[in-house]
Formats: sequence, structure tokens, C-alpha cells
Amino acid sequence: MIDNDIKALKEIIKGLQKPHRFVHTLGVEQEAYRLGEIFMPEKSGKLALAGLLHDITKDFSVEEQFRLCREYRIDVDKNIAPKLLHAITGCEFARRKFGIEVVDDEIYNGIRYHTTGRENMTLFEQIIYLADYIEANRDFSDCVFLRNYFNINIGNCSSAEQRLEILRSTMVLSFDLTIKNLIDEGKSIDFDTIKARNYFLKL
Ligand code: DGI
Ligand code: FE
Ligand code: FE
Repeated sequence: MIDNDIKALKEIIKGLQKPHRFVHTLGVEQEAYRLGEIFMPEKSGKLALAGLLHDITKDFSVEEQFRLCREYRIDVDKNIAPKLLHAITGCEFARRKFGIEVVDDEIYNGIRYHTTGRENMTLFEQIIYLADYIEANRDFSDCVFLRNYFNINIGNCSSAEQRLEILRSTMVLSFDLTIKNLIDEGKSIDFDTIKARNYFLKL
């Protein structure tokens, strides 16, 4: 995408989000680019774009999210945790708004699995998921802990293999933190979240 198109896209996203969310969105754009430079530099720009799009429907009401699911003919359990809906609607909303040339399958799935993760996540999906967790504006203690864990350890790596191992252990840790919090808050854990943790444990 050319710079002017990115600028226009940013304005559209800004119009759909609350100010604090848009700040987070720009943080994920930057962090996805940074992680891209470490793991897949040929895709840094595309990762930044996926970062911009990842929470596109996050500030829509729960009613609107369910309405979009019906419009898109996506089957969702009526008891689904509301926080999971924006990943399900966001990928489809983004594709319909910007076209399949912009929101190809890689970006689509990056948005779709940015909240729960999933088994067999691609490197692209992992980067969007992690960028969302550790972007610089997040100040929740678990996010700060995970950011420091990743940044300190990645800085001590001297090979691509070591960097991938740090990414793997960071992913496990992220799911551990998320699952512990969900249990503490008495919330349900999505199967994709559990499968993702098990996948990275064994990887
Ligand atoms: O949209 P963001 O706030 O930037 O971040 P996100 O899309 O990762 O959403 C984080 C929220 O989603 C956080 O409150 C925990 C919740 N979440 C993540 N995985 C699960 C989950 N909630 C439930 N109930 N089950 C999950 O497996
Ligand atoms: Fe999100
Ligand atoms: Fe986010």
C-alpha cells in the first residue's frame, strides 16, 4: 500500500475508535513493524498494516457485534465472551471495507486470532498477537512483565533459532498470564486459547 492510502486508512480507523484505542492501535502498528524486522523483515510493512486493522471493530457495542455476525452469517454461541467478538467481526469488517486485495488471508487471520491465538499459529499471526500484548502504551503489570521478558531475552540472542525459541517461550508465558487472569476473574477460557498454549508448550 502506498503512503497516502495508509494515511486515509488510518483516518477511517481513527473515526471508528475511541481516542485511547486509537493510541493503542498506533502502538500495535509500530510494535508489529518492530517484531517484523526481527522475525520476517520482508513482511514488516504488511504486519504494521495488520496491526492498524486488528481492533477495527473493538469499540462497537456487543449488540452491533452480534448484528454483524448475523449479517456475515458467522455462527457464534450466544454465550460467547463479549471480548472475543471483535476478533471474529473485525477480520470480516476489514475485508469488506478495504477489499480482499488489502485484507488478504494472512491479514484476515492475523486479525481473527489476535485475541485467543490458535493451534499452529503462523509466524505472522504470532507477531500480531504478541504486538497487541506488549505494545508500548500498555501499562498493565502482566503486559510490562511480558514486554520485558521478551525484549531482554531477544537482546541476548545470537541466532535466528534462539530468537524463535524466545518467541515460543514468550507465547507460552502470555497464555499462562491470560489464563490465570481469566480463572481469577471467573471467566470462561476459549478452546483456541487452551489449544494455543498446548501447541507452544510442545513446539
Ligand atoms: O482488544 P485488546 O484489548 O487490545 O486485546 P485482546 O484482543 O487481546 O483482548 C484482550 C481481552 O480478551 C482480555 O480482557 C482477555 C480477553 N481474552 C483473551 N482470551 C480469552 C479472553 N476472554 C475469555 N473469556 N476467554 C479467552 O480465552
Ligand atoms: Fe483486540
Ligand atoms: Fe488490541
